[in-house]
Amino acid sequence: MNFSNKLFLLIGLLLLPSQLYAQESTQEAQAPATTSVMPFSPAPVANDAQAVADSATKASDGAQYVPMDATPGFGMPTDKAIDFQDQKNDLGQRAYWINNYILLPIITVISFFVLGLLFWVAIRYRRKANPEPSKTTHNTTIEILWTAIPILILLGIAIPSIDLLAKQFESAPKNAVTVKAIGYQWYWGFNYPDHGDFEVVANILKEKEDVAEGERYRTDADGPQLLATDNRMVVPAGVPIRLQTTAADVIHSFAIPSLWFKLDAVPGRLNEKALMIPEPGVYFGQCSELCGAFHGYMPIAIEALPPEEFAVWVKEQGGSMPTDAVAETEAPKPAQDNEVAAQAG
Ligand SMILES: [Cu+2]
Repeated sequence: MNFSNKLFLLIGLLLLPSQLYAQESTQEAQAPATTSVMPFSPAPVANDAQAVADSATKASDGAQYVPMDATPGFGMPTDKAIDFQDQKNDLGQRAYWINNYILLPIITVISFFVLGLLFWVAIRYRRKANPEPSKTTHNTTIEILWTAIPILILLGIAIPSIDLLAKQFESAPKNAVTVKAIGYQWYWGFNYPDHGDFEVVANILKEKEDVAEGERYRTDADGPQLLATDNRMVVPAGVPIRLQTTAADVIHSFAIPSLWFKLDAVPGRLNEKALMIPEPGVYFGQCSELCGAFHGYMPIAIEALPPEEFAVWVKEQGGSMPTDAVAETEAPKPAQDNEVAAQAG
């Protein structure tokens, strides 16, 4: 077995623990069930099915929007996990791959190498074993090696990571759906400029024991404790999204770990980044910039729907699909032509 084979074997062994945890996730571990009173009060919302039914009847074509149930373990943190959340788009999977197959092995090998050197000098060159220390001050070969090898390692890291960085900031395509997320102390607003410019306000859902009689509280269908919101940022799945962030008061940060997305929301500035959600589902995140007393109580829930269902939701919000506007402006034309034709006839 030559040296490089041994090195690969070592890397493989060192990677084993990370593979075992590959399906787990970390970032925001759920708070213990004892978390009690929410110190501020989002507007009370009726908890009954009536509200859903009422809004459903508004949809003109009979199709109705029903909020999607959160799937346990999907797009959310899981208990006792220490790794990234399962990555749901290409960018996240790419980043996760770089973490597991480039960064982690290099970090591990370097750490053990340095630890080994420390043990070696401490034991082999201790006063008892080495009473007459060498007076050597220079060794050209070693000096070249300890300069050249770190340069090669850094290059090996830089190439894939700069490539990932560039991919992360590729602009959304022209036909992307624009959503503007606005951070407030302490909740989120979602504005839909392409769909009639309406805004949805999303507040954290309190636990059953923390609400007054008749007020809406969180259920497991809404999502995990501290991550579920009364309204969600609803978007079409499989369609590129141009997500813009800004804030009304202080700096917030819009972050969804399972979609590899994090972008600061800064007052007076409009940040923008493309977001891709291939699969329908509910994805959870949190404000990730310390923004005041209740920073921990402004979660984000994204609901990605098949495009037809997204259109139904938009109608129920009083908005319109961009295709509606096109249809309206184009519709009178043939009618006028017909009238002219009728008059001429
Ligand atoms: Cu915030």
